[in-house]
Amino acid sequence: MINLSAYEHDGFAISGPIFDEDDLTVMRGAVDSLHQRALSGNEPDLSDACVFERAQPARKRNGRELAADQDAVFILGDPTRFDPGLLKFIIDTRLTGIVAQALGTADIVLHFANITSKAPKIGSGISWHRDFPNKYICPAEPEMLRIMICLDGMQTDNGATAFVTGSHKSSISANEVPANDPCILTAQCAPGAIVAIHPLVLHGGTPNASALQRRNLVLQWGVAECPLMTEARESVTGMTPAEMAAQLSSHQTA
Ligand SMILES: O=C(O)CCC(=O)C(=O)O
Repeated sequence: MINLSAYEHDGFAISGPIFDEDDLTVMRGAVDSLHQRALSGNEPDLSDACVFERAQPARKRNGRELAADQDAVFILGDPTRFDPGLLKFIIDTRLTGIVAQALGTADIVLHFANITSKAPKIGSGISWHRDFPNKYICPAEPEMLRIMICLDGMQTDNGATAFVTGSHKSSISANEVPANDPCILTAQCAPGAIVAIHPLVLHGGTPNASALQRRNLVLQWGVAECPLMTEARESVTGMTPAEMAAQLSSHQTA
């Protein structure tokens, strides 16, 4: 569960770790293997679902250029299409319970999943933005939220997600946030913790200049009855936890 009053007051909330070391070992292994497959270029569909660090401008890394042989996956889209085993964690009832708590209903569907990583030393920063509305997969109303499963935990050093607290209730725009705004807070959390992001809160984050990993599984969930205004782009778009459980079990018995 999350602290709902913090979510409503600040625009984000952090749970204690819900996944243990065994779960984290499985998830980190799955992520590393997906990253290696994507970087190998042997699976064009998987590589096409990725945004690579090499495609990011140096200004997103505080001006640092990549060496000729350096690259990493920044965002890997639709991860369960390429590794259905990850569905087990997405439908974990402790996680879906947090989603139901924040959305005020258990009638929820997944919109999309991705793995957002800020690789050690070369992981890019993320500019201030709100998740609603968005051009990728967006419901008609802000009846949605993003949930991050933080596989490595987050600290200021490894590019923790930063929030402009309270901005979900104001009209401040992304390019008006002063660098020293006292409302800016970073979501520091333990490995296995969950961060719930209000659809209207401004958030972003610094690059990862540290030697530490920072891998997050990001999920956008919505209220089932709220229609999508955009194309259903991913293999899981519109699926309920029960439908994903059925998909996981057919994968496990195949
Ligand atoms: O990975 C992060 O730090 C933030 C992800 C994010 O901003 C988003 O999914 O909207």
